[in-house]
Amino acid sequence: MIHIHAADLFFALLKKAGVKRIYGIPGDELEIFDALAYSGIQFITTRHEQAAAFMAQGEAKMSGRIGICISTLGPGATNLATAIADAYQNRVPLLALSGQLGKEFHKPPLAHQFIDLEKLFRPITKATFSIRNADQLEQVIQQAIDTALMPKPGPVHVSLPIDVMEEIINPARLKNHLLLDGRPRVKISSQNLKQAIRLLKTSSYPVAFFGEISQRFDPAFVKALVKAKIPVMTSFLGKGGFPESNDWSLGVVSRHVKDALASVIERADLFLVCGYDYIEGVSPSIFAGKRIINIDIITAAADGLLKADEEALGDPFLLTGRLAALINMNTVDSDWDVSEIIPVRQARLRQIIQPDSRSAFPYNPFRVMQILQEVTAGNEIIVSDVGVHKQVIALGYNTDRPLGVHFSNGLSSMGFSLPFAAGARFNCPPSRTIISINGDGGFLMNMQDLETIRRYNLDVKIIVFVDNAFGMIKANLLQKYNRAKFLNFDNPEFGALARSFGIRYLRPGRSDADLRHKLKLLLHTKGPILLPIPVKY
Ligand SMILES: Cc1ncc(C[n+]2csc(CCOP(=O)(O)OP(=O)(O)O)c2C)c(N)n1
Ligand SMILES: [Mg+2]
Repeated sequence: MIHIHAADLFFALLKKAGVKRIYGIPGDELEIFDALAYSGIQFITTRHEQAAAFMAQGEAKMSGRIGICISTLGPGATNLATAIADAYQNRVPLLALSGQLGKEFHKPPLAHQFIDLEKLFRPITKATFSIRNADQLEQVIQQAIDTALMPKPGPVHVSLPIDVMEEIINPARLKNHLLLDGRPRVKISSQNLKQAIRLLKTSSYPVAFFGEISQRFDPAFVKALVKAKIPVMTSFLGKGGFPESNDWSLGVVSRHVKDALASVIERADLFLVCGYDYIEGVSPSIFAGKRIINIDIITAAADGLLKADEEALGDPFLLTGRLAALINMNTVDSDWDVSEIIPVRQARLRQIIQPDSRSAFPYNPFRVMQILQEVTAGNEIIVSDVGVHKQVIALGYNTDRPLGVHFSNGLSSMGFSLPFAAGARFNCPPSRTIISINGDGGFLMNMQDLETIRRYNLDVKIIVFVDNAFGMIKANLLQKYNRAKFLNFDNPEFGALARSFGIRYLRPGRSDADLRHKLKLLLHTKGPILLPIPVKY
């Protein structure tokens, strides 16, 4: 009879359930990593555990499945932590796994590399588990997966103690099944939908707010809103849920930017709030004094921030499909005129692109995004890092596609973009161009995974906005105190850096014409490529 260990069963069940790849770095839990290596699941060896968890986020977002990352105990697990906390605040479903010492070491005196991983991950995950004996394996893992996927989605951490994973088990358990999508469906209430539409009909100046769930809306809902003349603003995580080149798009609401959007918010008499999430930093006060229809997966009462007059809950795609039909059937029609909405977007753009900086060098970052917009075809996936450039991408670049632009906008963790883009790349057809846009601060936080990108020849276009500074903190300090210190730094020679990783490199010029040319080259060169762009914020 063949002997199988709990570790073999574990990965065999994940494989059978449809898991395609796991990102991470192995450790001395040899049983676990040997079982993984020969499980048939692709193991993407990264150069930092943080990058592995960001890659798993990229995979989860683009594939709609749960992302999986794995680390060793102790230092590997602490390295995972930032990106796990980031997934927690970005609402991305992950299964984060770490090896662990056997049970005999879980008590004092403190053993080599031992950290209580359940405690470490508790505040930054939806739940933490440890598999205490091999009999529990299927049940614990199923519970972990279900918890991660349940709204609001997020990461779950599971410790895999080596003594448990080495247990010899009955091979008949290979016949068991894990479900990768065991989430319960919320039943949609027709009554609530009808009441919501009734209220919407009484509004003269309704405005819609799209949060992260809008990435999974039925396109018919977007069409219905346009027909009903309802302008739409999105959060960062909702960017692309409504096509931004549409005349009824108000663009992204930023908690940092007070601008022309205020006039629309003031005139609104009702907000159709579709997936508001406090974690994004938009104050619920923007809805104050308005009637509210809440569209979401879980009730607004869960956190008590929105006082909804009406509420309809359910799976985002199904719910918005039903809403679209009702909006059309009831010929909802607002009193807004599109001539009131278009100038708002134009005014917002004028606020951020000063006409006199159009051909400046170092480049005006908004101008860079404008030129990028001109040379892209519309099928790009842009992944932003965190800094001034994040605001620039949110406000200065339009996407018409759900999941067309990605941000970390919960934890807002620098170093997010490059590995997230790599994880997204594994899950997108080659026809989609993936562009990772970084500040020079954040880029150097995870650039070690350029090696992973090279090793898998991942076609990721990499832009770095070079201002030789932690630009956002500098800008904020200058604004508040009119002075700023200790925020400038030097950069490596980017050409030499790219070469040393075996990645192509484009040398930036000084004119708009050159920038346009380089951006075109960037888009049309196959394989990973780096373009640093000197900018002045
Ligand atoms: C991991 C992490 N450390 C620190 C911060 C705080 N922070 C936010 S923006 C920023 C500056 C980012 O600099 P850079 O990447 O060069 O982007 P820029 O603002 O210059 O566009 C810092 C330090 C953060 N969000 N995440
Ligand atoms: Mg910078």
